Amino acid sequence: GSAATPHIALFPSAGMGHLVPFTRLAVALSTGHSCDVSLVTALPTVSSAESVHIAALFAAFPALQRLDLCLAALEDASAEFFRGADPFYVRYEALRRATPLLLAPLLAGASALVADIALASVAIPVARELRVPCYVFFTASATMLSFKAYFPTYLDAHGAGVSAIGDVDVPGVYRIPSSSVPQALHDPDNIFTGQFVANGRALAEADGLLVNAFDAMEPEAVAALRGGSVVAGLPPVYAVGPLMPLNLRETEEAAKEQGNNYMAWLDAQPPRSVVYVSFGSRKALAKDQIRELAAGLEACGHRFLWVVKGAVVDRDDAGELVDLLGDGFLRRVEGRGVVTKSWVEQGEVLRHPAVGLFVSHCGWNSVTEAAASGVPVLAWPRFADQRVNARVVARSGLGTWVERWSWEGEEEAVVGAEEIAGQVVAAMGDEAVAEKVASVREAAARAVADGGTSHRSLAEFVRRCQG
Ligand code: BUP
Repeated sequence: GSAATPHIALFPSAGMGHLVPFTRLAVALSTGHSCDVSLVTALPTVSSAESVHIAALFAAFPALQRLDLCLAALEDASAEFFRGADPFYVRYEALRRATPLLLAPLLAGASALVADIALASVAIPVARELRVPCYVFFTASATMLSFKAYFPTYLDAHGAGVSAIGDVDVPGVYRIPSSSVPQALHDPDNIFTGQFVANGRALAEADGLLVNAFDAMEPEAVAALRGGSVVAGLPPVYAVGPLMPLNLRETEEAAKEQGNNYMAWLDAQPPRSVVYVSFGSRKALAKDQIRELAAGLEACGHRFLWVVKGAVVDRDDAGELVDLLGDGFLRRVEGRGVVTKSWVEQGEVLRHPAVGLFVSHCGWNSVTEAAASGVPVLAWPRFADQRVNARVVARSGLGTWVERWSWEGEEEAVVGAEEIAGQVVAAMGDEAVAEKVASVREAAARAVADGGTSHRSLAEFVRRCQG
């Protein structure tokens, strides 16, 4: 690109939790800040949700350039090597091994690279060699970014290969209790742990860090990252969130074709009457937990829209809803509850006036979408960074977190139907939370409006890419 129009190459890793914010960033840079933007698409994708999203994105935004990266051969080798590991972590590993071999040709003509956090430590050296500035996009919370940046220091102080991770007191932010540390990090041999620590150490080598967060929601973390108290020597931190959901009609149309017209159903419900339930794209709840949740939603008496996931990777999810949910449930809740196994446009759902509560696993994208649309969250974190995010939800006033509820890998006490119903009823009637949520939504809107903190951060990043 010319000096006036930077050409920014974006390199996401795997899974919708990473692809979604990358595509939002791509569109914000392309349509909002007049950049030339290309997006690396690693093929084959792990999930079919990713394929559908990629196709819909390039159809809707033809100005975006697509850079296919063929991984087939490496992918088989790593799947073999890491048999039984989380397929998304295996894909991170395949991408990390492919990056030194395959990334350089894709950067021809790029004025900057924005690499996914999962690829940071391998992408930065490639970009440096090519003299292309390298920024890292952190797709989770600013609080989690501070934890990640500090974690290598914690390990160094406590001895390498620590298997008992205690509470981690992130300087300038707050103490992350041991029980909120992502499960994988308690195991030094987990493939995710090696990647996490390498990427954490690499942050200081980047030209800048972008994060899908905004100053007002996580004031401690944003200030501590910028002020140098987390670790010294971090590059500039651009808090650019909440990045706005794209209205990809194609995926909604696809749902309609499968007979799932949830938008029409939402249109027919009274304001703030529906509980939206989703645990994200990454994990399935255990079968007996799914049944208790079903019974809890039935017992709570409210309307609900529930996205059920029966398998880790959607392509493997062949089971029928009736098998998962038990006889009679779907008939008993007919009209009051909509249950689907297919993808919904969650950004649209949360913006719908009928939605009054979000029972959420607190994947960070989900949290940002709830904040942007002012929907209170009943947090039920299950895995990875989700407890850290649930703490952000509770602190910021976006919702409530029942801390005793189960966490994957712990003594998996199934949370009972009555307990779930009680918390849903309490959250639906919580006026104090509703007021705080409205102020979080206003703060989010201010951040991304012209002159707001996130808008200025993104503009500043683009200016640096021109230089
Ligand atoms: Br499921 C589902 N529709 O049906 P998170 C998810 N989403 O639009 P995760 C839909 O996928 P990580 C569906 O709006 C969000 O943007 C949702 O990301 C969207 O959680 C994204 O919320 C999911 O961050 O990923 O999938 O657990 O673990 O990477 O946070």
